[in-house]
Amino acid sequence: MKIYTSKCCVIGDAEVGKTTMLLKYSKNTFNENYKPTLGADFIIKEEKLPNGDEFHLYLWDLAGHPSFAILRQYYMHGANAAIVCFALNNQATFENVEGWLKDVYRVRLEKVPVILVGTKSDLSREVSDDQIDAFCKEHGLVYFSTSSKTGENIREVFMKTIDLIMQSNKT
Ligand SMILES: Nc1nc2c(ncn2[C@@H]2O[C@H](COP(=O)(O)OP(=O)(O)O)[C@@H](O)[C@H]2O)c(=O)[nH]1
Ligand SMILES: [Mg+2]
Repeated sequence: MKIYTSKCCVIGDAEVGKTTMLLKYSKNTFNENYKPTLGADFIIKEEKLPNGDEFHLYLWDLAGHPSFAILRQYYMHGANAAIVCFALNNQATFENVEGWLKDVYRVRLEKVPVILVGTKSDLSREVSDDQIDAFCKEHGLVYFSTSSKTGENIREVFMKTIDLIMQSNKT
């Protein structure tokens, strides 16, 4: 049996639901109350691969507030993948995705897989599928819409992340 370990950063504007998504995935909990992430947090999630090998995913939850920009660069260093989040009910957070991608590329993560996540799909929508489709085509991104409230696509995001990391390691 082999154990793979990889690092993945979760970024995006403050309050889009990054911490909530990580808690839903790792602990299957959901909390309505917003508590800002200070600096950075991380969780380790261990998954069994179909062939019996283990994948240990180190998930870094990076504070979205602009004051943590410098700190984020340190934490993003050496990541094997990035998950960029925006909230489907907040157009401004979608507009800012481009800036988050620039952050990813600035720390020389050009080659790593980037997964785009539209959060809060259970709330009323401001961002259209057409906009998202066009953006993903332009930037070559994999996309999921999720809800940490209903659990929609939460597991899928991380399974896909692991899958893409495994693929990028092979090439
Ligand atoms: N309805 C709904 N609320 C959510 C969802 N995800 C997060 N939230 C709420 O949005 C707020 C911000 O979430 P949080 O995870 O702290 O955002 P972060 O700053 O990106 O880490 C919290 O009040 C959460 O309860 C979701 O999928 N659906
Ligand atoms: Mg947070």
